[in-house]
Parts: sequence; structure tokens; C-alpha cells
Amino acid sequence: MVRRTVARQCTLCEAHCGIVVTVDDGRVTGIEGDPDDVLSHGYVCPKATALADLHTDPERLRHPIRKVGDGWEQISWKEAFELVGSSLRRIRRESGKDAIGMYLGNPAAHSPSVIWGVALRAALLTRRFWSASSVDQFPQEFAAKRMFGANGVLPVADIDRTDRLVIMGANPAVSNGSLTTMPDARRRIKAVRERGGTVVVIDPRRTETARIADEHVAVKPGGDPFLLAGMLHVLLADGLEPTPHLAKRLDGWAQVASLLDDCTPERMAPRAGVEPEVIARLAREHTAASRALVYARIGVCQHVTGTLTHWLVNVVNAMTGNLDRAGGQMFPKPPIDITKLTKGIDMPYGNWTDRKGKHKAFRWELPVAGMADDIGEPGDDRVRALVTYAGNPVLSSANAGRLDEALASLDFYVAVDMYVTETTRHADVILPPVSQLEREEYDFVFPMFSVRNNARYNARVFEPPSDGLEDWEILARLTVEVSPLPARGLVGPIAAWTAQQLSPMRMSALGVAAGPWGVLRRGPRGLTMRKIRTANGGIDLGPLEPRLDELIATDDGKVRLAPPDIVAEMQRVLAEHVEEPDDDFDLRLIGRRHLRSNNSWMHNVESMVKGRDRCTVLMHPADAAGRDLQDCQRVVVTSRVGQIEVPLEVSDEIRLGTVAIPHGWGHDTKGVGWSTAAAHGGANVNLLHDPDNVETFTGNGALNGTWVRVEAAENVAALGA
Ligand SMILES: Nc1nc2c(c(=O)[nH]1)N[C@H]1C(S)=C(S)[C@@H](COP(=O)(O)OP(=O)(O)OC[C@H]3O[C@@H](n4cnc5c(=O)[nH]c(N)nc54)[C@H](O)[C@@H]3O)O[C@H]1N2
Ligand SMILES: Nc1nc2c(c(=O)[nH]1)N[C@H]1C(S)=C(S)[C@@H](COP(=O)(O)OP(=O)(O)OC[C@H]3O[C@@H](n4cnc5c(=O)[nH]c(N)nc54)[C@H](O)[C@@H]3O)O[C@H]1N2
Ligand code: SF4
Ligand SMILES: [Mo]
Repeated sequence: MVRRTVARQCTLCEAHCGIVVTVDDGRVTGIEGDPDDVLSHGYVCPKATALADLHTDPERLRHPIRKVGDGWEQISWKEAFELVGSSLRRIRRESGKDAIGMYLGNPAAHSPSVIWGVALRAALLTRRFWSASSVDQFPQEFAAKRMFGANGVLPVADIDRTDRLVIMGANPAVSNGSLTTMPDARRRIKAVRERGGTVVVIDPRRTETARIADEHVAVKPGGDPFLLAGMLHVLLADGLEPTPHLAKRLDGWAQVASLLDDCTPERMAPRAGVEPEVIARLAREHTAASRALVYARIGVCQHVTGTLTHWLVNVVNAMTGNLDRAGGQMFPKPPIDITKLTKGIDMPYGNWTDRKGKHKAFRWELPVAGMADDIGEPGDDRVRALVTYAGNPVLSSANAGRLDEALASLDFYVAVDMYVTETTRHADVILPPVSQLEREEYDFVFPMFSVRNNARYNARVFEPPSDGLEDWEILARLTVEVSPLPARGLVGPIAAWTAQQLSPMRMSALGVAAGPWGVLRRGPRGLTMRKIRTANGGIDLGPLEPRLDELIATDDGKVRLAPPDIVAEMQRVLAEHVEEPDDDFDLRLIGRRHLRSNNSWMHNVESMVKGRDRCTVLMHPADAAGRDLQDCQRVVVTSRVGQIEVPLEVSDEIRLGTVAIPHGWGHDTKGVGWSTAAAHGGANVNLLHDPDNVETFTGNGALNGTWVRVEAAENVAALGA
């Protein structure tokens, strides 16, 4: 038996845990946490082992395929690129550049191949570009743009050094952190308590994270901006002053104080769903701790008020002195300092819209909420051709089922993906990359968000098959196919050859050498790709250091606490009526994630889906009793725009009047290529969310807080009736 071990990372979620893969006679026999990994120190979650199953999954595509009738046929790469190139060029010639749309999904960010995804997008020159960012962090970026002057200047939570960690709308014990890379979040959270600090979780559900915290505050869905406003009111009334290190940096303190003058805990309590005494106590406990931090994530992004909440989170952190200081919100210094390199680029907002004029573009991208209409609505300006790269928007975005129909109307669709999914089943051509274990990569994305500065390398476990291509090779080739270069004579082949030389590994090596830790800046002791590659478990570059001075991108170098448009929106929201349940729709729907799931695409691995049905609606026992519903019974959940059927799960972990259903399910669709996933189908929760209900500034999907009703399935005549 020939045994070897290879150290790399699991790249499935943002934690990017270090793993050691054992291979016996060419077969993976073990995947374990790498104890030497400088960030994850041996931790892995159960999904890591799925990397081996994904690698061997016979349903994972290994060759390009083309649609023929109701089925597929294998074609060569050459045929595939020619077909895609000629189809896209023809449609652009006939209908213009905006007739081709592109969608970029979440796994793209987990591979440096994304450089070529961005290049392809640029070469297409289309304004019809969407990504998973608009069901995710758009509001967080918008708040950063307004306050720090650039989208990318996103502060992360220095959770390893804080004394008080307030987690709002995030469940890192399951998600392992997001926009704060913190593998083994459970241990890190427990460590706050072990060193004498406190952890508070603000969430309508008593989550896995809440269970390891000191306190759980069951806020109303969407109640967070009011809770934060009440807390700030108390602190300002108590005489809060700027801390010396930020005193000269903060602009707008007085405007915030005047805006929140009326926001007493008593006034905010009904909107937050939290008692006034609790709001006041949370505020005072926050300033009593020497290093305190509010960390918020998608639970509050995916609301109409997403920007408002993220702005208030940053305001609380800055006004209590916990910005750019150990144990507060900080800015990492990654080996390739994209944050600094891009901070001067003015990312536009509202410079174009979707076809209906409903959604504004934000940093050259349209919210995915408008994608179905941009493709499906008849008209000369419709999107006729589509490119998707590593995304499954049919399941991941709210579109009332219209995207599925719209995709069927496309004249041409090419997907870069390794499965025939609910989305890619509509493709004319699918171009699959090699498996995760067949790639050599350097991750330059997540060091931008890590709790410690670091550099880590991903070795190949297996050589790719001779005809296998990595994502970047496919995308580079597509970029050349659609680039405006004349395809005459030798220009095409030379461009194709040049593109293939520009691998992300080569570009990263240059970026690392020229970066803030690099050999070109620091001399022989500086970082090179060779050093990263040969370091056991990666290279630790130390704790986060203050660097707001370097990164702030506002005109005068000050943090804007009171951006005018955000303040105006807050005033409007404060004056608004409280939304109440009515007879038809009396429950508010939120989402939830599971440790064995990763958005929509890991349900084809048996070990990830076995056991109890996970696509259930979670309901409080009193809500169930009031509707005469029993645990495990099948129920129909209805919103203003859709209806799905799922089993009921009764638990007092969820707030009264709130229900939770996970996303990424609903695989039981004709024509999908993942049979295990289809057998564990579940239902698509995004059919319940109204695509017109979006975050005010960015159009981000408001996927939390939708009003629904829940009834016994046997009492509902026919689904969809
Ligand atoms: N196991 C696993 N890990 C993942 C993923 C996965 O699918 N599975 N996905 C990855 C991705 S793409 C991302 S972006 C991250 C996301 O990581 P997180 O931001 O941690 O996301 P969730 O686990 O969905 O946690 C959101 C929490 O917000 C709560 N919530 C809902 N509405 C409200 C509200 O109005 N107010 C408050 N305060 N809370 C609310 C929900 O109950 C939930 O507990 O996770 C990543 N990691
Ligand atoms: N209701 C509700 N909806 C949500 C969320 C929620 O909390 N609630 N969360 C949202 C969030 S945060 C996100 S990020 C989105 C995710 O939304 P998407 O990115 O649209 O969807 P994924 O489920 O991540 O699908 C990933 C696709 O990429 C493919 N893939 C996986 N790895 C690779 C690879 O290496 N290369 C290529 N080419 N393809 C690959 C998979 O086969 C799959 O088809 O979902 C969002 N949708
Ligand atoms: S938390 Fe799990 S899925 Fe995420 S990187 Fe670590 S092992 Fe992989
Ligand atoms: Mo995400």
C-alpha cells in the first residue's frame, strides 16, 4: 500500500480550515484537521470529509456537456469553447452587450480563480451582472462605503481579544463565521468566557451560538436597529465621550446624538421586541467592559433595514471606542492588500438600473432580485444569453419561481459548474472544473477578513486528469472568446496562450512579493510564495494591528458616523408604523443554517443528508398549539407570493410568532443531475420571499422577516391553489 498525506485547506466555507488528507493507493482514506494550521489549529467540521465524497461523486461532471433534446452529450473542450464563443459573439452582435448576462455565485469567492471570473465579466462589458453578494453582504458594504469611504473597508471582529462579544444575526457556532474568518468559532467564543468576558447573542432563535453564550436576547425579526438605537440613546444620555484614539477621527457625533434623542429604551422596546430594562442594561454592560464588540452578519443584512443595522453596529463600535483597537472591530493586513489597493476606486451607486428601473446597480452590479425579469420579460432589451459561474440562483434568490421560467426562455446559456443543478439544468453547455482536491491554490480573499494575519497555501491532493481544467482556465478561455480583440490571424491563439500563462498562482506570487509583508517591501526576510508553500500549516503574521489611518478613504480621513442618506432613512423608519401581523399572515419567517449543509450544493453527499429531515419549519410550541399542529406533521407555509410544504418541527428555541426554514433545498426538480439531493428534496424557502421586498439602499434580498401563515397540509386543498 502506498500512503501519502497532503496538507491544504477545506475551501467549502469562509473558515478555510487546514486539513490533512490521507491517500492510500490513490484513494482518500481520511481527512482530518491540521494541528499545525496557524488559524484553525486542527479544527474541522463534518463537511470537511465531504470533500472526498465530492471528489468521487459519479454525478459530478468531469467533461463538458451539451444539451441535446431532453438529455446531454459529452463534447470536447475545443468544441465547447467554439460553441460558447460563437453563440455569445453572435448574440452580442445581434442585440448588443447587455443582451448577455452573468451571475457569479458563492463558491467563486473561495478560489483565486475568481480573478478570471472578474476578467470575464469585464470582457463581456455587460451591465447585466448579478452575484450572491446581493443576497448576502451588500448592506454591509454600503455602510462601509458611506462610513469609511470604500466598500472594501469592512471591519472584522477581533473576537480572540475581546472581553464582551455581542453577536447579532449570526450563528458562527454553525456557520464558522463570515466576513470574519474564525475557524472553530465555538472554541473562540467559549474562550471569551473562559478569560472572564461575556458573550451575548441577539437572535430570534436560541441558536447553537446562543447556547454557549452568557445571555440570549430573543429580538423580534427586524428589531435590531431599534435595539441598537435604544442602546446608543442610553449611552449618550449617560454622557458617552469619544475615546482619545478616535476623537479626531469621528465626524457626526452630534448628528447621531440628535437623531437618537427620542429613541429611549421605552420607545424602542416594542419595535425591538426587547424589554426597555434589557436594552438599557445591554448598553451599560457594553461600556463597562474594557474591550467590547458588536459583530453582526447576514441575519440583519437580509432585511429591508440591512444597511441601517450595519451602520448602527459600526456606530456603536466606533462611539464606544472599539474601532481599530484590539478586541474591537479591526482591519486585517493581508499578504495581498486588496482592501488598500482598491480603496481609491470610487465604486459607483445607481449609475444604471435593471430593465424595469426598480433596482439600482451597486459597484457595477445589479441586485439578483431583478434577474428573473431582466431575462424573462419580453422586449428587445431582454437578456438573451447567460453565463453562470458557481451559482445556483434558482434556489438561492427570491424570485417567486420566475427565474426558473426565465432561464428556459434564454437563447443561449453556458454554466461553469460541476453539477446539473436546479439552475444549470437550463444550460445549453456546462463546463465543469476539476474537483477541489485537484487544485493548487493560494487563497487571497479570506486573509482580508481573518482574525489573525496569515498566509496559507493549498496543495493539490491529486493531479488533475489530463483533460481536466481548473475554473480559471475555463474562465480565461471564455474571456478570450468574448474579448473585443479581433479574432483574426494569430491574435486569437496568442491571446489564448497569454491568458493561460496568467494563472492565479503566478499572479498571487507577484502580489505576495509586492504586498505589505512581501520580499520586495521587506527585503530577504519578507514573504514569498515559496515560503508560504513550504511552511508547515501556513505562516502566522501576528494579531491584527490598528490600520484605520492607512485604509480610511473619506475625503478628510474621518469616519462618517452620520451619512446624510442613512440618517434620513433612519428618520423615516423611526416615524413609520410598526408592522403588525394580520389574520392571513401572522408569523414572521427567518432562515437558519445547519452544520452539514452549505447553501444549496452539498446535498448530494449521503453523509451530509442522512438522518432526520432538516428542511423543516421550526415553530414555538405555543404557536403550534394555537394552530392545533403537532411535531413532525406536514404543513403548508404560505406567504403573499408563494407556498411550500414541509414537516413541522416544534421547539421553544424559536421566538413566539416567528418561524424558521433553511434555504438551499427544493431539489426535487425534473432534470437535475444530483439524485441523492433530489431524493432528499426538501422545499425551496425562497419561493416564499417576495423579490420586490428588498433592502432599501442596495436591493439586497430581504430574506428574513417575511409574513407567512402555517396550516396543516391536509387542510390546504392543493398546493399552489
Ligand atoms: N454550515 C454552514 N456554514 C456556512 C454556510 C452554510 O450554508 N452552512 N453558508 C456560508 C455563507 S455563504 C455565509 S454568508 C455565512 C453566514 O453566516 P451567518 O451570518 O452566521 O449566518 P446564519 O447561520 O444564517 O445566521 C444568521 C442568524 O440570524 C438570525 N436572524 C434572522 N433574522 C434576524 C433578525 O432580524 N435579527 C437578528 N438579530 N437575527 C436574525 C437567524 O436566526 C440566524 O441564527 O455562513 C457560511 N457558512
Ligand atoms: N432564504 C435564504 N436564501 C439565501 C440565504 C439565506 O440565508 N436565506 N443565504 C444567501 C447567501 S449568504 C449566499 S452566499 C447564497 C449562495 O447562493 P449561490 O452562490 O447562488 O448558490 P450556492 O448554493 O452556493 O451554489 C453554488 C453552485 O456552485 C457550484 N460549485 C461549487 N463549487 C464550485 C467550484 O469550485 N467551481 C464551480 N465552477 N462551481 C462550483 C455548485 O455545484 C452550485 O451549483 O445563498 C443565499 N440565499
Ligand atoms: S468549517 Fe467545515 S466546511 Fe468550513 S472550512 Fe472548516 S471544515 Fe470546511
Ligand atoms: Mo453567503
